[in-house]
Amino acid sequence: MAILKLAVQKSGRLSEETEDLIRASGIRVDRMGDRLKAQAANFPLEIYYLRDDDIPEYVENGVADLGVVGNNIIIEQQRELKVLQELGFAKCRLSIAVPKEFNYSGVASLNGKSIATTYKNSLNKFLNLNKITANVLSIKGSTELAPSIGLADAVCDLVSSGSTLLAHGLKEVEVLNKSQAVLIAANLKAEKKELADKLIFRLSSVLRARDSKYILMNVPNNAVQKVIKLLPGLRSPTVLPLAEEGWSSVHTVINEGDFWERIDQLRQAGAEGILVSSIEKIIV
Ligand code: PRT
Ligand code: ZN
Repeated sequence: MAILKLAVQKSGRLSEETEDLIRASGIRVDRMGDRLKAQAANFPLEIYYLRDDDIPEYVENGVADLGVVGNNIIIEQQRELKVLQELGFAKCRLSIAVPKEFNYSGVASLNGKSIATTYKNSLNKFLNLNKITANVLSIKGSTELAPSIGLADAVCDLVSSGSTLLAHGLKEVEVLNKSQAVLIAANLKAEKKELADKLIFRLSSVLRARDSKYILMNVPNNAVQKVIKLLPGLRSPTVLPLAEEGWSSVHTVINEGDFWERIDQLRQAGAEGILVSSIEKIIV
């Protein structure tokens, strides 16, 4: 029987959330100690633990069928891989930053400057696109130190909260691209594709649930129509009579993103006793 091989980061920023997502999808993996390979107990899945930079190559040459990496690595390595699913974590952006006293007036300010980065392909592409001639210094790590030690005028690095830049007296001036963890594949044979689809079905039901909240509230009957208009719901909200005459209980699923705004509108429309809870999975 076919077994799906998934390459994930061994240890780093992607590891914990990848593991959580697999677990939340109902797949049990007992990783023994520091082993490089583990097998799932209840799904035909084998997991390889690798350095994130190596994952695209392993997927491209078929050693692994699927991989979880930051999209930034796929862009940087310029590989022809398919993104099967965005996973919603490890969100960051690749940006150019300069010392805060640098008089930056647009991308032309980078002409003739030196820029330190571990993302030289992405940076060169951006500079070419903007017709900027700069000296790109390829370094291995701790990019943010480059300006203060006189190595470069600017840096091009990943940013998430921005606190690393701030701590090193740098300001973000250009965003080259945005990234998050993604599930990648090359060309899958039919039976692997079928397994991959099953895995994606599970992952996406968990991801959808993470973006949503289940809410229920009490609404006077004369306000029910107004409240329903404010609520999307998977199909439409559920309305049940309360034991107390003249009142209904309205249930639905709403998006985490516009949650607070929706709650305010619902209260104004007459909803009371609003209960909110997380959802484990949404199967559509
Ligand atoms: O050992 P291995 O090669 O597997 O790991 P690694 O050290 O190369 O990668 P790792 O674990 O640091 O990052 C893995 C992936 O996480 C990256 O490829 C990105 O897709 C994603 N990611 C998300 C980030 C960040 N956010 C991030 N903030 N990767 C790195 N950073 C670094 C950034 O380089 C900078 O030094 O964090 C610092 C900035 O963070 P803020 O929050 O201060 O802005
Ligand atoms: Zn790496």
